[in-house]
Amino acid sequence: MIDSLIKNGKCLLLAYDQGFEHGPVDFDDYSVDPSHIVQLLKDTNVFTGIIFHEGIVEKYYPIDEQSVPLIVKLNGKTAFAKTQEPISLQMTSVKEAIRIGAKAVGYTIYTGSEQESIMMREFSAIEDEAHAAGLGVILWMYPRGKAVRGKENTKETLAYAARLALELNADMVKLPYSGDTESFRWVVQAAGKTKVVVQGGIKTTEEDFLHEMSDSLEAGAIGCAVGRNIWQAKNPVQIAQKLGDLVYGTK
Ligand code: FBP
Repeated sequence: MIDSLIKNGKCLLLAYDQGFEHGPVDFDDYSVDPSHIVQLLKDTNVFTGIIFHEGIVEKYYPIDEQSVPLIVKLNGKTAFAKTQEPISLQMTSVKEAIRIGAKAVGYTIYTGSEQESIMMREFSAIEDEAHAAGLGVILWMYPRGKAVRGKENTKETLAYAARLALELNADMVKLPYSGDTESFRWVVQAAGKTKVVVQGGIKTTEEDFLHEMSDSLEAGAIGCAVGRNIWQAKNPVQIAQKLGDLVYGTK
């Protein structure tokens, strides 16, 4: 159920699938060790969900009653796969995600890629199976490929991606930010009852990061799904708390 990832109408997901997508290039001595990320979840108590691939869950994240709800990322591609028209295919089954304790599953579609229909069809079957089993379903909608080159983060492209997430029956869609509240408001509207969370993106200054997150919340996103701006920070606990205050409106 997607509701288990939402607290007081808000959602704050910690993403740690970058080791797959980018390789260890994003990591330092601290962030390379998944047990530090598990500890960060315990030390902060602000995250409503954690995004891992299957291997990290099996080896570092035994689920118990106290665990932050788990989202298992089902597909992925590596940084070696530099095709002009990207594709990311399923590696982990819904059954396996359930077995290791997932409350929701995640899947990336590169909208605009010539390969998008393959991902949409694969996602569609996943969505049916996951919903039938009572899991939440989250789509990462990332415009990529020559049809959208140079306009990946425009209002029109992102609104289309958001709408597709609704049409495909995702409970939640994770999107890059369009850059301003007015355009992102339209993106959120296009997603209808599919809830929008904004992607964190590459590491930037704390001020810029929090500013962008705040603007996307103002535009109607229910929260964010972030990785690098948290665990690449000098003090990950502190920035996570600040982000929590922002998302839950406690400060
Ligand atoms: P970040 O907050 O670190 O950007 O994480 C969000 C995320 O969607 C991850 O889940 C994923 O691994 C990564 O971004 C993909 O980044 P990209 O495809 O832009 O290289």
